[in-house]
Amino acid sequence: MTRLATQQVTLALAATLAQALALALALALAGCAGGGRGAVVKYPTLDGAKPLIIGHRGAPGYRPDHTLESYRKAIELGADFIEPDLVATRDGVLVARHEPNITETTDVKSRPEFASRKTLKTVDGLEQEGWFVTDFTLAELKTLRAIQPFTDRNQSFNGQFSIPTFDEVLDLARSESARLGRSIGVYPETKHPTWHASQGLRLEDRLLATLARYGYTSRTSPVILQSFEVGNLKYLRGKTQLRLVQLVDADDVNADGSMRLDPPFDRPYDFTVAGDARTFASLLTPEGLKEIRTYADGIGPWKPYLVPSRLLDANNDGQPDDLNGDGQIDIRDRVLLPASDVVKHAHAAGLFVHAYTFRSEPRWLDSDYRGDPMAEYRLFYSLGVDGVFSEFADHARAARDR
Ligand SMILES: [Ca+2]
Repeated sequence: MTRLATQQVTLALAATLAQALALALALALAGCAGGGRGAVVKYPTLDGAKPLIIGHRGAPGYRPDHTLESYRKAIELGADFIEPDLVATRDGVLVARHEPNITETTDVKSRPEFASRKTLKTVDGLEQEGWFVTDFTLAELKTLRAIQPFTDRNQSFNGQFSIPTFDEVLDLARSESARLGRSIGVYPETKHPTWHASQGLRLEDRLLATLARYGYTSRTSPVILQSFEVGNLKYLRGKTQLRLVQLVDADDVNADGSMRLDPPFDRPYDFTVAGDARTFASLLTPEGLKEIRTYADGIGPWKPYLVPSRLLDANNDGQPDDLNGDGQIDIRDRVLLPASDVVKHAHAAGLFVHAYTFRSEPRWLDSDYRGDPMAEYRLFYSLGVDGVFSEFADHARAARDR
């Protein structure tokens, strides 16, 4: 990397951090101007309200993901919403799992009675081996127990908690809202809707029927629906007033900070099936955002779309620099680039922005944050994000409210 380029990166970085500092100052002044007590702090969000803390998969930093215990922990730690990913059982019941493939998130592979269920399936163009929810009835699934899939997280709860149905998640949110006297929202994601339909297990009508039983049908209901696909969100828009969110993914981030868009992760899978050439990145252009506004209320972009980061190559040897000298190249060796205009353009289009995924372990943090997850939250709040999908709701909340 040339010295000029290094200077540019340094300046850009300073600009990004200066934005965060300016916001902190503005918030402090807002507090003073209001005379302290009762002062209303305005956030740079779409509606000026505090950003939402969304308990991504519950609180998987502390409990195995997508269990009632994980959701309960997220609520205890201050989450405004809990976030179940929804997949369907063989008998058509919506349950909470990150993927149809449950090999790594349950103890299924240690269950001799289900050994013969191990199989190959192609999900969104990728062949996977393992055990799949769609091959189990709810009664069978209820005999399994959850496992913490991140080996660097607490393993002591493995084998204790069962897989909850969507009804059980809604019941928990409702009872905890009443107990705590604050609204706990539910933020379900329809997982692989095109694939589920191909299995004869369409998710959308099941989802809406369940929500209608709880009276959740309007814009003001404590429910937000999300999907990476477009077709199912448009279908849902035609059937419900509930808030909808277009998730925006990518394959990876390139060394220079640009987004890597390799098939099949380059676009919503229903676009791939339909031969639609638009990519995830094209959804985030001003034109793409206006189109999203015709069927959704917000976007859920992967964080690097908002704040990219790049690897350095100071001696120009074609090899990325191991900034922290630990012998491997990963996120910790990346330096932040200036924030993109995605939040600004989304807000201009009338869309709120909920960014994912915030994880507190140092291995998930760019070098600029120096291992401090609070620094990352503060930067994103300063950009005006309206919510964060966090696996450590306590950290997200502390950074917001402190
Ligand atoms: Ca390193």
